[in-house]
Amino acid sequence: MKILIVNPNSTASMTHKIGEAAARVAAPATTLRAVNPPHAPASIECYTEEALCVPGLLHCIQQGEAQGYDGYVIACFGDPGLDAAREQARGPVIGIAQAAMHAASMVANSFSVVTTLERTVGMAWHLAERYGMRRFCRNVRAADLPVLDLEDPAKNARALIRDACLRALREDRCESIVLGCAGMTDLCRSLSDEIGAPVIDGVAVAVKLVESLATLGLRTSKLGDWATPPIKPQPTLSPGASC
Ligand code: 5HY
Repeated sequence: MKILIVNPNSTASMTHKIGEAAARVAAPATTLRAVNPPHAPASIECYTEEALCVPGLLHCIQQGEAQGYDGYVIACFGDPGLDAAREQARGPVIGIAQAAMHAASMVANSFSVVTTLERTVGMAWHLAERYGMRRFCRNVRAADLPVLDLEDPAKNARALIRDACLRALREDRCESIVLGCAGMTDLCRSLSDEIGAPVIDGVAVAVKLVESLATLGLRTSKLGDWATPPIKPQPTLSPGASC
């Protein structure tokens, strides 16, 4: 089985970290490849950057289709471009936020999301609403750190995330934690051990979900919303052209 993991931002060190975390949980028969578009925001922390990352993401999915990949993971907590990616792909396409929230709801009766910046809190609430997870989601908390601080050992990212997790357990009375950024994927196991509660990393869950769905022969339905788009010339984005 071949799974393509797309980090929609352009930070190669995060792509590598995501690929390593995925490889730790993948089945022996699964071949993984983690990629990112060359031209995308270095990190995705707002709606504008979410929109800007989608063309590159879709190009990765189209290349994956040409190379015969069985399924895809969108490794960004906003699940950017998920619907469009599902139009492009035959196999399953799993966003890490949807994966993590559903997994959390099956090991605990409630979860809080611990994400990066305050400005992404509303985006996570919108996803919980979209996925029917509001009844499980006690709170969305920002650890108040930029995404790229997760890539800088000189920053105390882990401590900020751990403290936000502990506050969530104490104040939200939640029973599990969902990590709100793909860049936190390497912290999951140690945080769970340290705080004494399930901590869910959407990257790992999404990999196993793609394996499970593909093994069951479940592919993205083409009967409705995610039918293959009609073939017609699409405009290329030309930054130089004036509107
Ligand atoms: C992510 N941004 O997982 C999201 C996290 C966020 O560049 N990768 C990013 O804060 O929305």
